[in-house]
Amino acid sequence: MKALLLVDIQNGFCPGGNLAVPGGDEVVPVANRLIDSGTYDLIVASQDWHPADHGSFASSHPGKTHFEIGTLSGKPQMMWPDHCVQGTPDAEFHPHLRTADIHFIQQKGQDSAVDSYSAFRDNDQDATTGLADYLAQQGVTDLDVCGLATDYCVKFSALDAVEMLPGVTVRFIEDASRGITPEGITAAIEEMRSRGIAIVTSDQAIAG
Ligand code: VGL
Ligand code: ZN
Repeated sequence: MKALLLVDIQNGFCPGGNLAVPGGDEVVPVANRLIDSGTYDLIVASQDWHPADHGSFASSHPGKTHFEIGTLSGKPQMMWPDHCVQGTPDAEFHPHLRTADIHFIQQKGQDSAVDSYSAFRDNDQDATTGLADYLAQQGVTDLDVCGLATDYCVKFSALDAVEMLPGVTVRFIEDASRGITPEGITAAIEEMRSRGIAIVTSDQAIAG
């Protein structure tokens, strides 16, 4: 049972969005090609889904500015611009993403007191989202992960998949993903590789 996890392909992470990732919208045609290819038995997508007062937003911390390190629930936390607020256009999937073919949507980041980069659990690794149980129940043996952003939500989702789904082969699809900084992307790919995650292209993924 082969599954595809599309991470946070939302307006907020695309050009024009509140936390735009360079070239973020370029993953959409690649994701659609993966969806249409018939390679996957199961297609799931995660959606960053924050309340307006989320603690990862600099706006929740007087005196803090975007992209500096602050504190959330006693732990270091990147201060993000407000993004992907529940029910706003910023939180919607990119309009060209073929969402009709997505079988399951995992929302995350609803708890104001903790950030949740991974689609599987909060950053403090306390609360899980239920996605690992869902994929295990479906009998998933192979999971390809891609989307936005490589150096945050994609990386943490792929690493958690390895840890929380023992026996499942996890791969990262590089050309179906974009990251926030070049250094972050390089480090994320190295970290994923070191944890046994194969780095593949969409062509390789479609070929099997
Ligand atoms: C993400 C930062 C904050 C992501 C989400 O989807 O990579 N990054 N929230
Ligand atoms: Zn977020």
